[in-house]
Amino acid sequence: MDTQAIDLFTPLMMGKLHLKNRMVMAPLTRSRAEQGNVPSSMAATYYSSRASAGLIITEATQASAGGQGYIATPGIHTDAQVEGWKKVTDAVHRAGGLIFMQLWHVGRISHPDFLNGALPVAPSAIAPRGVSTYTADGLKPIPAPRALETDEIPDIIQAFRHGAANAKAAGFDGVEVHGANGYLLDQFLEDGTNQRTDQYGGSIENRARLLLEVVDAVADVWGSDRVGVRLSPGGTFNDMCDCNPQETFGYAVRQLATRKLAYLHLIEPAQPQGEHPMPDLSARFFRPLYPGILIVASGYNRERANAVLKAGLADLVAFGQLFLANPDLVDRFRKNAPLNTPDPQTFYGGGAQGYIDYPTLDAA
Ligand code: 8OZ
Repeated sequence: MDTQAIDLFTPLMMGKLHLKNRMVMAPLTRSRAEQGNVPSSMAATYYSSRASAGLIITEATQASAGGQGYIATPGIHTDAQVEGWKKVTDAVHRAGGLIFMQLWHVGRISHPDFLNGALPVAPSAIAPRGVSTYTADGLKPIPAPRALETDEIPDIIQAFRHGAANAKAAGFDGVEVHGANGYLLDQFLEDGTNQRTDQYGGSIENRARLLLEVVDAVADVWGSDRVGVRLSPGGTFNDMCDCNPQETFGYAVRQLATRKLAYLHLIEPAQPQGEHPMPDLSARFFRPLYPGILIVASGYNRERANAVLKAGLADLVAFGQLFLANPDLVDRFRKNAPLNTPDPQTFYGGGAQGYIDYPTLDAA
């Protein structure tokens, strides 16, 4: 296809899935899960009213109870959670949408309050500096985690495999492995959080091993063409750093490229400010390394999204806050209509307000 002609409204085949446009609803933590970390009874309405997106990616969802680190995040490890998610996938499909589940393990970004008193687990016993989490008793600082033993790592991979199988049972169209934003898989990948001396630490090959083993296990359940991976090269959220991010993430991306996945989803870092230029970790750097479908995310608006598609630097663009506040974002972008303003007060927790009451253009 002539890339000059591609914009947000150009359909795309992702393996056997037909995406009706290039607009992806980014994964968004909303902390509204109910008793037993079952998705909110309002989640079917919330997601299905955004089914005009080419693809919806769910909020991060713990693949195992041990993978939780925030209050009221949903899981996909119990039968009740699978039943809860079925209502969501049914509603999205009835509305003509496609939906992938984001599978998550927070690693060190947790607290004993979520883990029956146990310490969070991580590649190494390094606490995130300046990071707290909301528990049932309010905001608490995150303690230093416990380093996973080598012989515990198969259980982590198994947790992702189990979550992937449950996501299939719940009727999703595919799954996204959360390898971004300083959670467990990112903690293994980046050298600021990984000081291991076994086969999961040291060299870049070793640090990428868990991510790739998890992706392979999940692909074993789903087929690789139904599996996406999200990475955040150069991201500093959750006190992350890597000394050689182009090498580290370049290796991971090249390895993922050999696996013929549904897509690679990159959160591009904020543009470097001031005197210390950062290495380029935008889609411009990764595009030549990844011939498959590339999603970019990082505060894109309509103009910048169309420009990145037109330049051939990405195939899809994910929108977070804009989809949160505009269920009919696709329609609004088509008409170049004004947008609702997202309200940060209602991003996390609470009820219907700020969740299922943002008006569409028609309703407004
Ligand atoms: C915001 C609040 C809690 C979690 C991520 C899953 O950053 C998250 C998250 C975001 O990927």
